[in-house]
Amino acid sequence: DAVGAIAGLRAKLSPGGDVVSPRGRERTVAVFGEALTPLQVVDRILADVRERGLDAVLDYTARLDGTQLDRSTVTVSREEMAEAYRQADRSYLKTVKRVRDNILAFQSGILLRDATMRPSPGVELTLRYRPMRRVGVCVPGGAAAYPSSLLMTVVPAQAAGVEEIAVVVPPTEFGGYNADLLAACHLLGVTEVHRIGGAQAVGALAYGVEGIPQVDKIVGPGNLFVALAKQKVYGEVDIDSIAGPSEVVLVADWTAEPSFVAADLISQAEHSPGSAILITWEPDLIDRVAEALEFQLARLSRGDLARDSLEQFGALILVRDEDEAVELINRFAPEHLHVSTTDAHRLAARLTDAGAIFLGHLTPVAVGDYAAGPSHVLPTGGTARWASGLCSNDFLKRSSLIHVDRVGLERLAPDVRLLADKEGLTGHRYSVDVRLEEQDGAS
Ligand code: HSO
Ligand code: ZN
Repeated sequence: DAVGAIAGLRAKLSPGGDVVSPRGRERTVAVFGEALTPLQVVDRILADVRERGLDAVLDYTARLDGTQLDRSTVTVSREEMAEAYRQADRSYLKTVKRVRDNILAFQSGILLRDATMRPSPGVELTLRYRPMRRVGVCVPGGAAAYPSSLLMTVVPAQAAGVEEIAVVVPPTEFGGYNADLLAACHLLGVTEVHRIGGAQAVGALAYGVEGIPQVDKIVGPGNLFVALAKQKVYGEVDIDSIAGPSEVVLVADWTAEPSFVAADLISQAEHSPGSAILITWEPDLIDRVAEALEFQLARLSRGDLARDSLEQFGALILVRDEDEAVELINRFAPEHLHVSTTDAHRLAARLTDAGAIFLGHLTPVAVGDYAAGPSHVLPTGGTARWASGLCSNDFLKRSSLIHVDRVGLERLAPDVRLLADKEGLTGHRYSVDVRLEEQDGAS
């Protein structure tokens, strides 16, 4: 039973299962001196932020993050950002700028354009796109600093033309007090950075609090509490998809270089937790990759962390043939899919469910994580079945524009009349009739 097998595989091999599955939500945590589910914790925080505003945000920042902030320190000042930029390593700034340019080029190139058509005489229809005005970006700051995640969220929003971007980042040495991160904000032209994280940051952005006006959309990765809070405030504001821990599936044939394959598996496993799965129909390759993994894990600084992840959320899977690989991958719907085969483009055409697909032996996932252009904020936990990676178009909203002149109105009138009669909505019908009765009316 392939479906059951995949569900089992997902549960066992995906650390992201915790974020989106009931399993992670039901586990209780002791936060307010009582055992509460993460969802109950998030509910409480959001309700309190809605009611008490910034005071509640500052209270939770003190209680949960252990940092006492006030109105003057919670928001990073322009001088602090400019100073971080001045102090930053020049080569780091050059890299941030180059990567920004790569992301901007791709994200601007894919931007949807207004579409107009005239399906019949006198009828003009347009689908118009406009950027959202104000967006909130969550940047993680728990275990390490991630300037790349700042780039991969802020730059797509800028490419779409979003005017105001508010960055929230936990008040940690890897977050709101990280000089490299603040320097990157300055370089990107981000002027609003708040040292808040967790559900309280999501609440602040969703409802608006003193000094942090309400946003239209909240994007960016975060821990379980951030993810649950984002799900809760959806409807009040828009959100991107819920990104859990990293995953990679690698499909390889005999042309794959075992040391490359092993390096790619480790590169996502080292996110710790991170899931890494090899799928191949070459029994030899499995043995040679296992050997290469041992060799590399013993030498990399994060080898032990990656080994733990591989033991829990890793697998080397031998399938019958390419067809079986395709079926397995499409059902698994991985965040990253690396196709390491002779003709990667040909195989990729059959692979329909993946957040990002890396083609060929010379395209490691790290190239997409850091530098290529598409965002590394991607759907995890099997949600690539229906969700997609973040991109500039996610910061647009659509309006339909409809214009008819007298000829167009006359053409559509009979159908409007008939349907209005069926629905008993005489006012709708009259709004058409009144115009057609008046022969010299404006068009
Ligand atoms: N692979 C991560 C993104 C990342 N990698 C950030 C390095 N830094 C999730 O797609
Ligand atoms: Zn990564």
